[in-house]
Amino acid sequence: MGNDKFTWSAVLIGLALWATASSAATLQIIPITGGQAGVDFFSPEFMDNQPVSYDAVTGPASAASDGFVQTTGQANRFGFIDFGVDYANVRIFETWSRKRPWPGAVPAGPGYAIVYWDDDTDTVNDGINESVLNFMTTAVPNNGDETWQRDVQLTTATAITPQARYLIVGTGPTGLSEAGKFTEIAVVGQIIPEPASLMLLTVGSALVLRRRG
Ligand SMILES: [Ca+2]
Ligand SMILES: [Ca+2]
Ligand SMILES: [Ca+2]
Repeated sequence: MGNDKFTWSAVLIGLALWATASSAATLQIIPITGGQAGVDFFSPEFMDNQPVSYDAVTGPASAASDGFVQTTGQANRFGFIDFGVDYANVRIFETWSRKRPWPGAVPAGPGYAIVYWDDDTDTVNDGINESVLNFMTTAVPNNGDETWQRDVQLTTATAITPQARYLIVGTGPTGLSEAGKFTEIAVVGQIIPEPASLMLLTVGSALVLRRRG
């Protein structure tokens, strides 16, 4: 029994140290994929050229350019953003949109008219509305630079946890006027580790299984 106690103490201390180290994580690009939701055309170009790194000062950095392919802006079109099966471990701090160098300047706008979380990618909102996160909302000048524009910036206290696997975005009945200026979206945040209690449960189950064997 004495040895068992010692072993469990060591496991708990190890988990505590691991959790402490992980909680100091800095912001990163959240890996996401996306495409058309529903039956009407919506180009996957809105996120086919995701940034490869993130810097707290300069923002996302992209390796390649697709500055000629704008985001879908036609009315009543839907896209999905897939946060993956482990969506609940994501904390969203920032959303970004990349503008292309032409044509013309655009004023700040509302972004997507429809944004909600859902566990499927049809265009029926039987999920949870998202009122904070959006894309393509910033005013951008007409210049030759292809740059990332930050749409939303949150803190540790206000960071958003995905409420389902998919974030559905819709252009609404009047379309998305800012779309003609943008080629890509990105999400920045943290991916938190599994709760220590779950890890302990896993370790405990493994020990039980081993003993039975
Ligand atoms: Ca793109
Ligand atoms: Ca659903
Ligand atoms: Ca649905």
